[in-house]
Amino acid sequence: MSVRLSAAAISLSAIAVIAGPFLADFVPSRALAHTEHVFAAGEPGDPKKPFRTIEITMTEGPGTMSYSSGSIEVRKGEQIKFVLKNTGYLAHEFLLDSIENNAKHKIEMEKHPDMEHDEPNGKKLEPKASSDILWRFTKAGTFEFACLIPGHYEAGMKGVVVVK
Ligand SMILES: [Cu+2]
Repeated sequence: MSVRLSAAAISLSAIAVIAGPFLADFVPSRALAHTEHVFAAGEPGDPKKPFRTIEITMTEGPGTMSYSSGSIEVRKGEQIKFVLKNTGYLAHEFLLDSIENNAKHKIEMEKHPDMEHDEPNGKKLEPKASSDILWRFTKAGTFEFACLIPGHYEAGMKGVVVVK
C-alpha cells in the first residue's frame, strides 16, 4: 500500500513538473475517480425502460430485524424498481451489492456507524421514510441486499437477489 502510494506521489509530482498549469485540471478528476463506482450487481436502471416493481418493507420485531422479502428472483437484464419503506422505529438501510462487497462494507460501517448512504445501489431510510431504487441486473449470480448498521445484519437484515 505504502509502495503504491509513494509511486502515485512520484508520478503526481512528475506530472506537476511536466504539466504545470494543467495540474489543476488533473487533480479534480483524480478526486472524482475515488467516487466512481463499478457496481457488482449490475447498473442503475433507466426509468424510460420497462421495470417490475418489488415493494420491500424494513422493520424490527422482538429480537429480530428484517426485510419483508429475503429472497428475490430476477431474470438477467431485467429492471427492478425496489420500493423501500421503513415501517420500523429505527433507521435502516438497503444496500445492494455482491456478498463480498457488503461484507467489506460492513467492516467499514463498524468503524464508522454514522456513514450515510444515498447512492444508486443503496439508501439509508429514517424511521417511517420511503425511497426507491431502480436497478438493472446485468449479470447472472447471487447478490445481496443488506442493512449494515452495526448489529442489524446479524439480527436478520439481509436478503438475496438471484439473477438467472
Ligand atoms: Cu437496519
